[in-house]
Amino acid sequence: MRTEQPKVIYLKDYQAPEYLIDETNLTFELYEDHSLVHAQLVIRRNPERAAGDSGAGLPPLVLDGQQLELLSLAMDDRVLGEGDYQLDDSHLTLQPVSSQFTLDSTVRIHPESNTALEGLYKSGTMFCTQCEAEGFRKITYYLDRPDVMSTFTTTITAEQHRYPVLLSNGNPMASGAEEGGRHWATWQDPFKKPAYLFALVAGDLWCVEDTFTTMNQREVALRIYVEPENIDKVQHAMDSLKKSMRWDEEVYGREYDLDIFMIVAVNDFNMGAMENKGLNIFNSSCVLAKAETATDAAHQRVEAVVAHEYFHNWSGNRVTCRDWFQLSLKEGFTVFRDAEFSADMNSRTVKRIEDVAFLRTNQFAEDAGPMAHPVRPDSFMEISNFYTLTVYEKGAEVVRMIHTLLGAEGFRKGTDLYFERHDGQAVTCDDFVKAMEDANGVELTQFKRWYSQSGTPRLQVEESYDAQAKTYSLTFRQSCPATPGQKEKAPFVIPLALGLLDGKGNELPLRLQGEGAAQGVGRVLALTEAEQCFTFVDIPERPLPSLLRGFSAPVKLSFPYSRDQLMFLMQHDSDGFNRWEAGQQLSVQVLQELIAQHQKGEPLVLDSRLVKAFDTLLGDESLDQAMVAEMLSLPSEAYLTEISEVADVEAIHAAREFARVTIGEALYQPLLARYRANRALSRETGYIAEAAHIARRTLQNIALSYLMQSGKAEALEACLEQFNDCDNMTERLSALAVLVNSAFEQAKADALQRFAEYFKDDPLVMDQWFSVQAGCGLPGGLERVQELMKHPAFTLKNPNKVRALIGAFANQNLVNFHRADGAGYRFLADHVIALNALNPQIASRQLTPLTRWRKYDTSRQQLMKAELERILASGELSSDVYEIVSKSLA
Ligand code: B3K
Ligand code: ZN
Repeated sequence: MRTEQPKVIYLKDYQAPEYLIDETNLTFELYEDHSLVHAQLVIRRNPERAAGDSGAGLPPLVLDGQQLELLSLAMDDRVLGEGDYQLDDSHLTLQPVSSQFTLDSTVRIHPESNTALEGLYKSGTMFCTQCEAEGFRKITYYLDRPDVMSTFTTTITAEQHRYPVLLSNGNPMASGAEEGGRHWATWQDPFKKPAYLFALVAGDLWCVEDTFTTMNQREVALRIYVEPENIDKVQHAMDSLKKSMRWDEEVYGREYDLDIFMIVAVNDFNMGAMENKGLNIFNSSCVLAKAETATDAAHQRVEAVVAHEYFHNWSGNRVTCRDWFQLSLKEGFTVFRDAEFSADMNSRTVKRIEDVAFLRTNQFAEDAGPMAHPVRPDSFMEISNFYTLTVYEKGAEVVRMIHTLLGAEGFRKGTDLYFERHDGQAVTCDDFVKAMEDANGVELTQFKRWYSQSGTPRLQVEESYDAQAKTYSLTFRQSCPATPGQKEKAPFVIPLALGLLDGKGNELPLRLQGEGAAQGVGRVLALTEAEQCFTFVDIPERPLPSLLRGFSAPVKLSFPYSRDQLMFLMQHDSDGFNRWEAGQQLSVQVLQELIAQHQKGEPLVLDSRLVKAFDTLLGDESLDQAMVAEMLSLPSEAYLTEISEVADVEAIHAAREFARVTIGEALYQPLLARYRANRALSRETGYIAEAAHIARRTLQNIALSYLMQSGKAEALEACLEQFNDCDNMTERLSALAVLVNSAFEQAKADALQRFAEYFKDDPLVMDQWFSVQAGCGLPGGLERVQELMKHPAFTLKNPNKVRALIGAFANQNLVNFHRADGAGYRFLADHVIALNALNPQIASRQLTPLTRWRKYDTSRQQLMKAELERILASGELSSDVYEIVSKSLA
């Protein structure tokens, strides 16, 4: 906890470490009421910092350490007494007498009472660790920074009966029994790594085993450890792991390097998963999946997270970050890698649509709020607050733009050079870009503004057609709004993928003025100026432009499309992403019209063109069902909020609900036909976890949700049939969700009760049960959530539960969270204050909705700010919560 205002740390102050640690030998003695950690560190003066040492003597060694009870300390076998070192609440400082020495320490720690879930802690009966970013300092005194890389040897001793499985990084070396019912195991990791990649697990675990033969014919043992009751939910993660390993060989030429790769699932975990070398630790929600208990979306998340953490073995572990400002070096790159993997394993277009919808709703909001920061931030108070959508998702977009500009082959040359040049090093985002430049003989200096400038660029496009000259010109104007600490922005390099369509919807060949011959249809322009005009020649008729195909840059593009033009693009654009995008823009225009009608107190009238467009989609059986499902999904309330100047919560909710009811009624018959056909197939085939079946179920469930808007008994009957008779969680949870959002009170109560009774022992399923109710936009949402918090399955100590109930309510149930009397805000603030004492990282994450106060009307702004101020005044705040609250109020 904070005793004084946390210090701001600046990238510009970075200095290489004074000392390095070559070898780290750890022994853990795990007990029920404390644990002991013995560390033997082989330390030497960093030669990079040693110039001029002789005169001035050696600098002090300042080790990080928090919440540690120092029991003994020795330097090169000389026992140190109290006068030989200084201790404060975060450092141990001592004076080396030679440039190379061994330091031995023993500390006592208390994993059994560690509710922050950082460092060594207990999840249920099992011991586990989470060290990234700065958790290792809660385990032992150390140079806890990513540019200090060491080999690790770890011995764990524990009671054999309670903790039969003892794991750490690297390869198993030896194990044995000890007297008193205890046993031990030693692990050795030959690859140098920073302490944030250290891991330890001790527990009563079962594992599923498999093997993988690498491209150089080495056999790697694969093990996924879970608590015994979950052993039947591991196969999907194992399949995903093997696919990831093969994909990284094929697409990036990256081979796995140890003899064993392990994943452990734990129930109490602050985020999704952690890429510790050879021993990934996962939130059980990102490992466990079987048809009966996990939805299609959950299966896909498991596949993506398993891949993401595996890919870190190269992009993060073998080549790591020099300092935490460079976090996107590993995260942005690895998110890009996992997105491409998922695109290859499933539908590429659908994956892109989902990612872009997520980015535009959430990252764009971050970029427009008080926490806006560059992909490579230049300062922070608490690094845990910088595991953000900007670092991860926008960071991935930045890597994607490099890929777009260099092409797949050029990009691969760049990554080959990057991995070869920096293997075993801790490097910077500049080093990554430099490898791309050197491998391709290009210059990316201006492009690097994507790393240093925050905010979402706007791109305004104007067209003009000269029928006589047969030329078509597009003028692009880019600008970027001011963000905290950055008033003025210089132009970005914006890769703009585009095509031009003729009146029949065919692509026109593209030749820019001055070019010899057409370069094919569809191409990428690189915009570099604040204002820039491109003229295409030999354009026989006024074309319709398809702009920013595949969302080729994370910008807000505006072009004055008419609704008819959008409908045309929806049908004819050869770029699947842009067909969806045209549909979204049409929906946005129509919804914004409804919002305006609601605000003026006029009757709501839905533009029939949207209904017609949806009707066409439903009637065309040749279309990919996954695409149809995406296109039938209206933009979320959160997205409509993000694109509003001032978000009118009630009008947005009313407009969207009105559109859903109108569509459900107008298209009742075609929706019912689709629903029935797809549900019949589900019954016939049983659950199959393949793309075509996933697509079919997605469309079936969207159709069901529209059908239920009609309030017809026939729709209820279909919904109950699906809920009762299906064989998988995708269908069951969707049916439950639409029931919960319906007015069929009795059916809803029965279904909720039966579901909870049946799944009460499965915490991940109960999370879904909480979420579905927390997200329900019917009146009385806050009271329902408050009631649910008393449910025996709920606890503030488990991050998944907090996210499922409090997080789902504040982020997805906007109309209830933002109720006009501010009770939703008060509720959230109360829990942030409670969580601040228990788990600062989770507390600070839950704050996000309150940081968005500038989006709302003055009355709500006042209420939200008052809650932020109440949190600020509530007592001792963690640096995590303090930073977010103080920046939000600044
Ligand atoms: N690298 C971890 C995130 C750690 C977050 C620490 N607060 C998971 C990942 O991105 O793969
Ligand atoms: Zn990651």
